[in-house]
Amino acid sequence: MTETQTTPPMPFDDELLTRLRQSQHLVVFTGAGVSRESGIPTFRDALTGLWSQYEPEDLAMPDAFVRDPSLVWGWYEWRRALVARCEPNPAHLTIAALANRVPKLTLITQNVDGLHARAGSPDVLELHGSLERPRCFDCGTHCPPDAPMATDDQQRIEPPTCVQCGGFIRPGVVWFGEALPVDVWHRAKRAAQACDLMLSVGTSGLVYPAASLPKEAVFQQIPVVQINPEPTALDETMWHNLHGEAGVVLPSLLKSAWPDF
Ligand code: BJW
Ligand code: ZN
Repeated sequence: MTETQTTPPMPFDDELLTRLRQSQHLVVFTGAGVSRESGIPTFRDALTGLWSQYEPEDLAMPDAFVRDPSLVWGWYEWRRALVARCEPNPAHLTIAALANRVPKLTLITQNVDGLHARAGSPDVLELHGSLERPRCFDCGTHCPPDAPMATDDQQRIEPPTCVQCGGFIRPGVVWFGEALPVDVWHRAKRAAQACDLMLSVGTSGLVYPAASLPKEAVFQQIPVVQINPEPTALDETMWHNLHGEAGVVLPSLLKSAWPDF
């Protein structure tokens, strides 16, 4: 089932282009790789990834926040400041424009950086929350985000406190061991089961339950096309693996499907 294409040059498979043009409900499922060309590190890159200096369990778990709130809050403020300096790249922009070419597009992202929305994509299903929706760790009250206050060196910063209960404010993201937002998850799962084509872009496919979405589509015999410069845990189950950077492959793919794109 798996077919591999190397880019560039990119003469894409005719059946793939036809499926894309005829799609009535396309799902685009994205991960950190889609924001890499905007200058935001991925998580698992050994040298430059967000976790290259820390273990994930030191930063992306509730226990880590309880143990050292200032370390965790400072790390997220550093990331928020980085994201504020970055712009959507051709991958985000192409996905936003694609919504005008197909009758229905559901965009599901694991990213918390908000770059899809900034590129013009409406109704993004954010499986892992958002850097811009902080809330109280204790009572859940939402707290409007301030401008990010971090410097470049990922210093510790004491989190603000909740106006309701005095608890620490935490980032509005989904950490390991936490449930995904229920409504978002159900909508994503339904789309993965009901679409007629899925593009899985820039994710290692290692984190569950998000990584079950492309597998769910494959289980329903829906073709899934992966775009990633590196092999991933999902390679074997894909209909096509397009090896290359999202900001290069996606515009090229869509230009091949619609020459006026
Ligand atoms: C490019 C590119 C370019 C580079 N173009 N591509 C089943 C089996 C085993 C374990 C589990 C399981 N089910 C659940 C678990 C546990 C756990 C889990 O999955 N662990 C695994 C590590 C094994 N999952 C959870 O804990 C989840 N919760 C849960 O299951 O709750 C159960 C529950 C139910 C009911 C009540 C209570 C609990 C929650 C998972 C939350 C994940 N959160 C994070 C952090 C978010 C906040 C933050 O940003 O800090 O989400 S972890 C991190 O990984 C982040 C990402 O969204 C996520 C996925 O990473 P992603 O996007 O794939 O990035 P990378 O870095 O891994 O890959 C980047 C890719 O891009 C690479 O492939 C590159 O090659 C590629 N690339 N340049 C295209 N230019
Ligand atoms: Zn509170």
